[in-house]
Order: sequence, then structure tokens, then C-alpha cells
Amino acid sequence: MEAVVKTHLDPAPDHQIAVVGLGYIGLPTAAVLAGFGWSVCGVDVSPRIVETVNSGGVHIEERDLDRLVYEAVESGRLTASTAMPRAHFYMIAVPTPLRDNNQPDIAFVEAAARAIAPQLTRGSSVIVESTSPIGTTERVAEIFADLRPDLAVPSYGSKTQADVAIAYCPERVLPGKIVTELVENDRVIGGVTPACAEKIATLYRSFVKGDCLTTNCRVAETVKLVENSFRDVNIAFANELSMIADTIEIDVWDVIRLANRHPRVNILQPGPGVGGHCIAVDPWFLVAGAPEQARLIRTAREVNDHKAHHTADRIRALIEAAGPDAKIALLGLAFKPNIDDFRESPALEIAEEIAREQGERVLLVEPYAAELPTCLKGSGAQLTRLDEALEAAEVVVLLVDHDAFKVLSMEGLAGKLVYDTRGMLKK
Ligand code: SAJ
Repeated sequence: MEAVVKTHLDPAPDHQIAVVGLGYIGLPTAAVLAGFGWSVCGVDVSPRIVETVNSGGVHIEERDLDRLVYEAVESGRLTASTAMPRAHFYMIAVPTPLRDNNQPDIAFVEAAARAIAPQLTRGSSVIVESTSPIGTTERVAEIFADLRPDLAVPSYGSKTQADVAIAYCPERVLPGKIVTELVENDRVIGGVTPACAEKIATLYRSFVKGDCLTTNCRVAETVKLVENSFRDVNIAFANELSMIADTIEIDVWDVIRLANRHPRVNILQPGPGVGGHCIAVDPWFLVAGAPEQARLIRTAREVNDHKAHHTADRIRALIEAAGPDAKIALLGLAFKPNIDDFRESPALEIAEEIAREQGERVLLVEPYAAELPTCLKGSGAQLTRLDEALEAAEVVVLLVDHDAFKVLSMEGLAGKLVYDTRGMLKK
């Protein structure tokens, strides 16, 4: 399909769009844009990733991504490079990690801005998609203003005509459904000025079926952090309930199921904790911005982090009850079901703790891992097939509700000590 928006600017760029950072967001975005007819260059600091993409391959697992990247590269509309090309639109999708003190680190965004700056021409647009602390988009504008005094760079709230457009447009796609949600979801486009937002919205409207809503960059940055904090707080409520239920010895799944029959109650599902690189991280960006005020959000983070330790303690109690020779099957290591992503996974953290203490008595079952994750190597714990682990283990702990575990039932596990952290056996 041909791109809806065509820009005719001088000088002719190498590509229409440069996507900076070919990770979980950048690579699918680059491939989707190419699929919609844009000429796209993916930029990454890793020569290995660039080589993989240029050969039509992918370095991350995500549904439909391999086919999409292959087709985009075959069509000639997607190439990758370690060098920053000249483009009409630049999309920054690099990591924004947390430092040890829970403070956000935007060094990769700043480095991307410095690499883009020399390539900017009148008419260029730059979009930050990385989850970022509030003020990051204006920091990008500041870098451009410093490095390119020859260009009129927009400043927040200014009404003056600028040479380049800058906006924040957060990604909001769900791992496992990225390719679909990139196109289907509504987008929020926060301009440094209203003119920036309007110009950059034309790009998103060319491939997004959802609504493209414009605002300013500070609001858009906050929206992203609020979305994930909202979910974190709600999961924390469920996790806190599950710990209360453990103490007062009530079945939390029955409580939630019945409470959710109230027309205005919708409690989420408890689990072994919250993982992934978004919900377990982003709320800290909000806390860092207003530490005195963000009390509920901080506490929710602490509750969800604590749930992993609570889960490990309950497993220890079962192991003690089963006796010194008992084998322990831990089912699932990923951060959520049906995905091979182990980032910030509470299941992995729990497995690491238990394997450190119990060594070769631990049997790990993870259909999405071809080999033992690095942090578990040398612990003595082994990656085991589901049927073998169930045959051997006296203690069975369900950590991730992968579809592959749906064959399990309480009856089938009779005689074993079972801990179902996801309520899978109740569903
Ligand atoms: N979880 C529970 N109970 C629940 C729901 C989730 O324990 O009822 C756990 C999961 O097991 C997992 C964690 O929470 O460990 C996060 O999983 P998730 O599916 O809720 O979210 P992510 O991290 O995969 O993706 C989120 C999404 N944000 C929201 O739903 C508000 C996604 O739309 C964002 O784009 C993504 O973060 C991101 O990149 O920021």
C-alpha cells in the first residue's frame, strides 16, 4: 500500500523515515511503516542487529514480526544501518532504563538526539517514542538548539514558526500483540508546539487505524507513565488481596470472582509479582518527578515487588513440608503467559532464589526457553519437560499461566503439594 502522506522537501533525504533503536518497539514500527509504503531506515548501534535485519531476519521473538520484517526488507523499503541517515521523520525508540536508585536514565535518548542533530534540515520532524520522564522531549529540543544554531528549533508553548517539528508519541503496544496494536490502538501525539503535533500526527494517521489525538509533549509524556502506573496500582490491589487471603486462609480466587460480579468492581488477577520492562519500571518515572506526592504509586510498586518474596517464602514452606529429598517443579519463567520475554520476570527471580537454595532438586519447565537462562546456569537446577517434571516432583508451583500448562488439573496433581500463583487451576 502507498503511504498516504508524501512530503516534498529539499534536500532529498536518503529515506522518508529513520527509526532509531531496533528493539521491541523500533523494529516492529519500522517494519509496519515499510509495509504501509514508507521508505524506512532502521538505525541501531549494534552491527549484529543491523546485519540481522538487513538479511531479512529478526533478533527478537514477537508474533508475525519475522514475516513482516522479511517482506519489508525484500520489498526494498526497509534497510538498517549503524549510521544516521538523512530523513524527513526521525522516530526515537531507544531504551530508557532505571538507575539503581530508581531514577530514570535518558542517556540513550540524548545520544540519539545528538546523532540526529547534524542530519536535520528545514522541514525535518523528530518524534520520541521511548517511555520517558516528563521534560525529555524538551531536552531533545534543547540539544538540537545547542547543536544547530542555524535552525529555528521550537520551544515549549512558543507560537513562533520553527524549522523542525518535535513531538512525543508514546508506544502503547502489548508484547505478544505488538504488530496488531501498532496499527489498531489510538495514539497520543504531544507536540513541543501545537504545529509540531499537527505535522507529526499526519505521519501516524498514515498507518494507525485508531484515533490520533494531539496534545502537548508534557501531557503526552505523563499519559504514558500514568497508563502503566494505573495498571500497576490495580495489580498491586489484587496482589495485596492475595497476601491478605493467605494470612486469613481464604481462597482469593473465589473472593475476586464473586466481588467482580458487582457492576462497578473489576479486580485484576494476582500473580507472583509484576514483570516486563514497562509496568515494573515506568511508575518509578512518575515517583521520581514528584516523590512526596506519588505515595500510592510508590507503595503499589513496593507491594508488587514484595509479592515475589512472599511467593518464594510460601514455596519454601511447601518444600519444608515435603521433606529434604523432595523434588520441586517450577512451571514457567517468563514475565507473563505465552511469551519468551524474561525481562524483570518475577517467576525467574523466584526460580533463581529457590534454585540457589535447593540446587538440583529444582526442575524448571519453560516451553519458551531453548536453554537455561544465564542467571540459572550453574545453580544445579535443570530445564525439564513438563511430563518428566510432574512425574518426579512432590512440590509443583505454577508461576506462569502459559497455555501449555492448561492440561494440568487439581485431580491430575493429586498427592502433590501444589501452589498455583496464577489461579490457573481454578479457571
Ligand atoms: N499481571 C498480573 N495480573 C494481571 C495482569 C498482569 O499479575 O491481572 C502481570 C503480568 O503477569 C506481567 C505484568 O503484570 O508480569 C505486566 O503484564 P501486562 O500484560 O499487564 O503488561 P505489559 O508489561 O506486557 O505491557 C504494558 C501495557 N500497558 C498497559 O496495559 C497499561 C502495554 O499497553 C504497554 O505498551 C507496555 O506495558 C509498555 O511498553 O509500556
